Amino acid sequence: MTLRWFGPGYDPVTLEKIRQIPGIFGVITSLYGKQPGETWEKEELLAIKKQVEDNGLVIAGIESVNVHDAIKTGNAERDMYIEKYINTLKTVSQAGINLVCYNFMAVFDWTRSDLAKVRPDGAAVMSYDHKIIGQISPDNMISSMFEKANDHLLPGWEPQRMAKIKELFTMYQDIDEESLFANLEYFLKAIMPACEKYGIKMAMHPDDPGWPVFGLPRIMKNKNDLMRLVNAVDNHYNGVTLCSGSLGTNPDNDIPGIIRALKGRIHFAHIRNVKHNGPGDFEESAHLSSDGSLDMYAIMKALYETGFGGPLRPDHGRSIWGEVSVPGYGLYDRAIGLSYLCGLLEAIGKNNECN
Ligand code: DNO
Repeated sequence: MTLRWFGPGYDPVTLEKIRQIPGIFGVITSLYGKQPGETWEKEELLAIKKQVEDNGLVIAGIESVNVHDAIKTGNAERDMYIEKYINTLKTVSQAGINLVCYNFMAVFDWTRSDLAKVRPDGAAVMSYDHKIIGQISPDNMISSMFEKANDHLLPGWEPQRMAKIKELFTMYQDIDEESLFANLEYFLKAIMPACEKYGIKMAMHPDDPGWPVFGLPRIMKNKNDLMRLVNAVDNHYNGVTLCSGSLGTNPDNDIPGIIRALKGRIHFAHIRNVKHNGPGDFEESAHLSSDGSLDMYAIMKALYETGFGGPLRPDHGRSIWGEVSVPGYGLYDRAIGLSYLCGLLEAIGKNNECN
């Protein structure tokens, strides 16, 4: 059981607090201020590792090493950036870490229309309504995301990249699902020897939400896409981050079924609930099954029964009790979510022993 922690200077949630969550084992972190393609120094990573270990925790994985747009679009600079990516994988392994979460989303990482939708009980949650996204420009969406970010960096929303949004859209103008997938396959084939050598498991994060936004291609939306990923490069080190919240944006996605189909290739799990309000319209509820649309018991049971043994973290939480944090990443609701997931696991495990 782990919690995402953005590191010193970026996260108001401290390691001292995280270590007091019952059942916690480690954190998932990153060199958060790095731009895609920027060099990771071993000393920088070792310094964070020491800080984590001094607090009785371990670094259970890196989320994310972001993939440069040159690799995603397959332009002339991609081999140079793949070389840099491989160097980062080497640095990660030198710090004794063997898991890297990444995504292959065009232009935008996760997308929301509101970072702080107030629910009737006063909790604020992140939400998405495709009707709203359809009426605004990418620029409007970026400024509304930054306005509600509580002065924190948003994961995957590097301001330097977002400042060049028009150039980014131009870079991707000829990229469709097939070419994006071909570029992904090229990237994976190029890094797999390094992953094997350094013992790094790659864990692809699904698209969030699981459909195209602003006409950009999306290739990791559902079971077919994830199966295509693991089959295209059939290597154990090419795996998946099972994100129930991202896959759960689409009510047609049978998440326990996806977990069973990906048995052995899920290296990391992000577990949270979502509440569907209508087609293309959802909000991030509390983790409890009863608060959202997903069956959290069935999801945890599928992970248990398929022998999933990697790090698992509660994902985005609601903003409650006046906490101000990186949106979705406050301490309180994620700690509640983590305890709930521990409870489900204990019950599933003991029930299994009895049968
Ligand atoms: C958002 C996160 C994503 C995720 C990346 C993985 O809260 O789930 O930013 O970390 O897509 O590369």
